[in-house]
Amino acid sequence: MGTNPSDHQHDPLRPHSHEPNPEPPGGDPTMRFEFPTRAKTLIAVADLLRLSQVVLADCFIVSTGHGTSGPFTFGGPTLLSVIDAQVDTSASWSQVEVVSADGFGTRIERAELLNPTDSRPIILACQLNGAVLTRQQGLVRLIVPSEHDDALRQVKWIAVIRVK
Ligand SMILES: Nc1nc2c(c(=O)[nH]1)N[C@H]1C(S)=C(S)[C@@H](COP(=O)(O)O)O[C@H]1N2
Ligand SMILES: [Mo]
Repeated sequence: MGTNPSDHQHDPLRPHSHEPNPEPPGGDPTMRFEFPTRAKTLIAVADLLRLSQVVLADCFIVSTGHGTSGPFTFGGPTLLSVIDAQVDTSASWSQVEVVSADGFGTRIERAELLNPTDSRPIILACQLNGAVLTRQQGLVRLIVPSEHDDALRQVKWIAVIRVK
């Protein structure tokens, strides 16, 4: 663990610097979905918009370095519904890694998706206040309503969803 930016390249799931990346990573917002027993698939924003949209009002992004921003109303499918659309419901898996294009990530236990600690579900936000998220705002962004401390689970620019 450390604050060296190169740590991100080694393991995006290790603790991060609390400094948010000021500049979004480049281009293509298409995400890669990985499951051990089958070929990788791609998920686009349009695919997320086709799933049932959950709207979470009064979300705050709490930054240790930059104060709190919000309230925001984020919208998008639950992460669980995205996984269920890809993987047979009888498939066995226990956790999912969500990793960004700039090497930032978090790991979520299946139990957290089934029973969120906050009673509000974890979503893959593709909308903010009713409009599609811009690249500056994170494009596709993980919203973990139970995390109120340092935004380290609020992953922007999601590039890989890796179910294990
Ligand atoms: N991909 C990615 N997501 C990230 C970060 C980052 O650097 N890269 N920084 C995190 C941190 S530390 C904070 S405080 C918030 C900042 O979100 P905001 O830019 O919407 O305020 O994003 C979180 N998600
Ligand atoms: Mo942060």
